[in-house]
Amino acid sequence: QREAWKKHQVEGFTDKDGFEKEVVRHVETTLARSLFNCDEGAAYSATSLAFRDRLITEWNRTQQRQTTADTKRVYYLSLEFLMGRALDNAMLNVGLKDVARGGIDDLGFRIEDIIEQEHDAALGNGGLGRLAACFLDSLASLNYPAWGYGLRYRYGIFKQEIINGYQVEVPDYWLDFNPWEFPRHDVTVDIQFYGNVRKSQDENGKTVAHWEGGEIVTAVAYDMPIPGYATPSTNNLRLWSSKASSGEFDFQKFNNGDYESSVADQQRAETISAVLYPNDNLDRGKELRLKQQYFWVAASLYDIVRRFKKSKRAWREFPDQVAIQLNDTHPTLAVVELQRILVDIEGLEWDEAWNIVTSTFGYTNHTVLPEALEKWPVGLMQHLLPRHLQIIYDINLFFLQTVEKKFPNDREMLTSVSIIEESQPKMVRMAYLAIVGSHKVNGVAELHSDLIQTTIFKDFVKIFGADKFTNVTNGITPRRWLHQANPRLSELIASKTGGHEFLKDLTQLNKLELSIDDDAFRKEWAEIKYANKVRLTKYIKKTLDVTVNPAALFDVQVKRIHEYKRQQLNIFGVIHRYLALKAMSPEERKKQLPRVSIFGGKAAPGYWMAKQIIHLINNVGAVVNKDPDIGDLLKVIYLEDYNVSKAEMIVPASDLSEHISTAGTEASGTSNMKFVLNGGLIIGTCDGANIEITREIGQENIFLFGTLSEDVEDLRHAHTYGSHTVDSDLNKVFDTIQSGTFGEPNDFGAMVAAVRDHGDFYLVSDDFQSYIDTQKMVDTEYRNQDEWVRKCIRSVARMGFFSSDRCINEYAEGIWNVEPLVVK
Ligand code: DL6
Repeated sequence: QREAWKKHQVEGFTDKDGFEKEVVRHVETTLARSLFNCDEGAAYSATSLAFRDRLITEWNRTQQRQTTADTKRVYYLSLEFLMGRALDNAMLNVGLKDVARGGIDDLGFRIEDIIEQEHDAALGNGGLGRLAACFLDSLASLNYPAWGYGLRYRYGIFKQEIINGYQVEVPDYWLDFNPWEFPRHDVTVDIQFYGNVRKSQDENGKTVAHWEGGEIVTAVAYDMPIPGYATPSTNNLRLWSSKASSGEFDFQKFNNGDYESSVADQQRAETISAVLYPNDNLDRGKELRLKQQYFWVAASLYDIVRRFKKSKRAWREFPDQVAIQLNDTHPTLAVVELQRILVDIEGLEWDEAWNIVTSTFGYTNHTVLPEALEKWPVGLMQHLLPRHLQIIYDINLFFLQTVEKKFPNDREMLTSVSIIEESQPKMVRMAYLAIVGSHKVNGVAELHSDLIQTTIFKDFVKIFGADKFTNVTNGITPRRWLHQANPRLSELIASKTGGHEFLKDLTQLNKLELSIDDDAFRKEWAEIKYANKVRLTKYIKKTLDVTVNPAALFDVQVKRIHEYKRQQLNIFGVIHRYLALKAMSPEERKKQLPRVSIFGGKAAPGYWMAKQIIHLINNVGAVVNKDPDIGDLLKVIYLEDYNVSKAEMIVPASDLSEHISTAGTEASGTSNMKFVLNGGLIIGTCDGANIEITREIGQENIFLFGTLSEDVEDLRHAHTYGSHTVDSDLNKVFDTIQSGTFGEPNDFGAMVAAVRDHGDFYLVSDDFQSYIDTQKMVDTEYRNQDEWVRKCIRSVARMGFFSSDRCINEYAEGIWNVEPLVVK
């Protein structure tokens, strides 16, 4: 049997001929088409299927190797995986893009057109979801045995349309045909909700809890292979989809002839994984969201525990085999679920189980914004997950008892750290539960990790000690964000650093500094940037019918729209520039540097102020872009539906990008890293990872401005209780808005009032002048193109630290205690 198996083992193609054969086979059999009706869409599908088949053979080998080695695995639990497109990434990671290019060419297509056919897998809002995707790439590339677990949303983040200057949300149905996933109809888990808890005594007199009744929904696994770069290691992303249970509940209804209600049950079950909640840094407690969270963590833990049990090890060895990372608080119920499995189902004593649980989990915090910290009403938890609420109360009780021992009679301390907030209604504080249930808690940039320890979690530092808290500064994968997004720059770098090694060890970029005086090198560098700008220029023309000058300075701010990220500061600055240009004589204007201000990003559908910001930007664009006095000197562009694949085009085309959050509000940011890695400079505040970027690349290569985080609270206090004045330049901007120059003034009244009259929480007025002055410096420095290019090269050369590989190695060593396992 073994011999026969071996003889027929699928090897996967390695050359052009083999690739073409696979594509034709898939067109003719899987897709049931022929040469005559194979369009670009079919060619994309067949190419993807050919690569998917190849990946799955390596996936099988990787999994077999991990099982036989019986090694410790990492499980990354994230409610969001913002993957973007898979085909280009797969071709590059397995090193067969040139083979595919040749094959596709022979078959009558262009590889670039085929790649464009793919719909983004947009299963995330932004920050933490894209980070999770970079982490999966690094985990596989570094040969770590790791699985991602998430939800297979039928609708990812909505598609944004801009209509008359306003954001309009359209559903994003991305699953029509997804060649990258393997449905595992045999891997299902029944998940229970609602019901009640009965307690009984076992034969030894021990109390045992039984969670009974309620509703069952089935989780079905869908697997996506994750190829490592230049390694056969292929990990798995398992996404759960919900469907009605085929168990006794439905059968009863069928037997009673109650067809309608059983169909309704089915629809209700499928709703669980139907849609991604579109909030970023904002918590909106909806029952369905809590259902999603439990559904996903319960299915994932069932899977993890099943895999562990196969090894027949003792329970105490669980943390030696399993490390689970909580990506933000969304998966925190996993802490409770594991405790439930160990105590209620496996019969372990509470303390033994709790030891296992807390040694298994790590928790990453991604925000200090109070409005983003998750809390769930106790009543809702009681209704949906009655047994879990009991366990949460017990966890809290035992925790508070240890606090009481350490800080006797300190009632304030007990109230402040209690997992249950004594509010009306009572709430379960998920971040506190995550801290208590994990052995390590990390922030995502140095400033952020300091802030969580000195502000929102300071009492926990007193209780657990500083060792439990750590920092892992975020990183990005250079494979997608340089090699794939900017192939010409990647090749140029390879030619100067001795090949593509830098893609595995990003610190090798430092060799670029040796070539900085090489004129031909700098010339080619500048040409590549220009070509990337031309590409974006064409896209702008095609989609918005606006002509922009590729020689102008491209100033880009693309990210979620949020008051703390301060797109309003940017657009106020643009209006200020416009007014200054208008006030100049034609001669003076001729001396000015042309600039294109490019914006992009989605606003949460319920976030009114963010939507007003989008509206203002578009209205300013509508006026400025048509003003004959201004011409090329200023253009304002809003790029619709910003997503991962658009970022891959926009980031390489930027000269300057904006990372201008109010100090202390942006946990890290990762687009700042992407822009610098692609040879753009940044203007930014002393916030998040900007601080470490400055330290690495040198402050002469970055345009920093604005308030420091330690001064923020004093300024806010002064705005509220002292006198708050707005300088004349900003007042002129407000007056222009209110004069109706950019449309109905009432539309923007609240935005102006937030700064002028209502305390200016985000410190726009405090930072406006230094922002304008710094932008003037940018203009001056950009004129000296040779020095500008040198700054860009120097910055790229010093970006080695910001690879997600470094980041994953830090997690592996400091938090997970896992080793790589090479697959031959
Ligand atoms: O850590 C990844 C990313 C950071 O770079 C951003 O600074 C931060 O805003 C973002 N946070 C979130 C939190 N969302 N929620 N809820 O995505 O994380």
